[in-house]
Amino acid sequence: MKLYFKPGACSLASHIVLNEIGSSFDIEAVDTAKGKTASGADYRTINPLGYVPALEIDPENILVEGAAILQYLADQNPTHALAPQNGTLERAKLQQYLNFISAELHKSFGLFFSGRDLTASERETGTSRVYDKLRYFENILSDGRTFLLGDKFSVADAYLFVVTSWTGFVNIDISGFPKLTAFLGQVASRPAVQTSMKAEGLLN
Ligand SMILES: N[C@@H](CCC(=O)N[C@@H](CS)C(=O)NCC(=O)O)C(=O)O
Repeated sequence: MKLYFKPGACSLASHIVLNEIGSSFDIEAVDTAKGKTASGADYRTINPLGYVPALEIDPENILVEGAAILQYLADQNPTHALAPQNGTLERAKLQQYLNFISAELHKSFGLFFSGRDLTASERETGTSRVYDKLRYFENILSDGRTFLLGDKFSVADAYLFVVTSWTGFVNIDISGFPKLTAFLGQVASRPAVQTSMKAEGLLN
């Protein structure tokens, strides 16, 4: 099994989950701008959409879309209990969170990764959009739960951790979100997160 990734990108969530599971896997970095993998392959032959993550299960089966990869990994490794059982209300809640992270929170960072300098007004509007999405999670965590589904870490926490961490890269101050800040610290301390971030060159 091989994960195609870009350091610190949303693919880090799949990387964390692979390390949470602890089975053997390979990783290969992708230069998405050039469309090349670290070994020089044309990345479009692996994922025609050009973005990460992509999980090569075997040469004939390459899974894309982070939310699908995360749930596939959880379902294939049920002893790690990284997702509630399919068909349950709890599983639907996990999917609710994964979908919100992907379609709402993740997308709200698009402007900041556009590769151009933002005007003050664009930055203000963009920050306000990110805040609107973060507030949804701040409210969920405000009942005292440690993770999105309660006391148990799930694949949605890996994804929320990665995307919320981008606020640090784009200089968005999240000190007004104390529950989310505590959540980031909690998830960052997990060995699987440390291992993944080191492997991606994000930590020493
Ligand atoms: N819908 C996709 C979106 C994946 C995505 O946005 N990937 C970004 C990194 S987070 C990417 O590879 N962008 C291309 C680039 O950065 O050049 C998913 O959820 O997996």
